Amino acid sequence: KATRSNMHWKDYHDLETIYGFMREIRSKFPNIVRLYTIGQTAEGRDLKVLRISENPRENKKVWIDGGIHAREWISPATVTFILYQLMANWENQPAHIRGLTWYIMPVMNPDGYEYSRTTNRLWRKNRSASRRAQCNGVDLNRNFDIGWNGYGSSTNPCSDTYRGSSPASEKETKAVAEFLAKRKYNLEAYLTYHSYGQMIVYPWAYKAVKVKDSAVLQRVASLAVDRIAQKTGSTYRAAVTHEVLGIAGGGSDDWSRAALGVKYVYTVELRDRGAYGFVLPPRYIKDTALEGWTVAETVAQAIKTS
Ligand code: ING
Ligand code: ZN
Repeated sequence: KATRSNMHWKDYHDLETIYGFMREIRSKFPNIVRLYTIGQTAEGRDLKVLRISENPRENKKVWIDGGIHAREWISPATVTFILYQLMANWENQPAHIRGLTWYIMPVMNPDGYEYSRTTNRLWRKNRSASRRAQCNGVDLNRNFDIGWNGYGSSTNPCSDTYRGSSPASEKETKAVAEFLAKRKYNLEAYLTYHSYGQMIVYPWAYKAVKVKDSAVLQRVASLAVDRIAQKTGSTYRAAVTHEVLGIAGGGSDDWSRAALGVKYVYTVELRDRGAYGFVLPPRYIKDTALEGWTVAETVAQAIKTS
């Protein structure tokens, strides 16, 4: 067992339980795990990232985040499960997994996550102050510095897709962008987990154009889709973001490709397809998280062979 913590995947957890789980992993594997606090939120909560690596200087790097959007609870649940999958069995992981440096941020939007747990279950944005309290918050997935001034986001602070006052105006966005910009050498994958829709999508989102290597991204995503179907029976779809979700600027995935040149950039839309939507009952967490892990495994394998 990787840890003796009170973490499990039978239910959703508050931020402190998730951070406790991250601290426990660090103390259990002090030689290969580092815990970074990369910044603070508007409400003063820490932004935390774990690094797992046997060779930080040489390894290719993978970034995984969850919880950009507050109400998508299955996302932090999945990213913590990925962490567990990695560490529970680290010694026996195949070389293409052990040979990577993994950066894992289960909750990019801690203020929003806690607000969604305590006050408004369907809250999406962060919690930075606005003139009107009911219009607080910026959509962090519209706040990155790519196509920021374009389609698919709002200039109205009361909107759920408010883009913010300027690119990377938000502390969460800025902390992640600065952390990654310093580590862009060898950064091979950027995986960001959302819900819902059961899709694996790749750039671009901010314009109706495919990336030059879209055939490779489609092939790897399709492989993950096939493996998910085998493992849990769920039907996912692999596609270009703008074709299935419409054009939207300011996304973290597009930014990682445009600003850092990351190759394997995917937004994973986890379960379901609308029956429960964001309020996915806890009994679905385990299988959904396994689907998210399958995507990460498939991408790790693709990095090895590319
Ligand atoms: N979906 C994403 C959203 O931010 C997306 C889809 C991805 C848009 C990348 C733009 C860029 O709307 C969810 N469920 O949040
Ligand atoms: Zn989302």
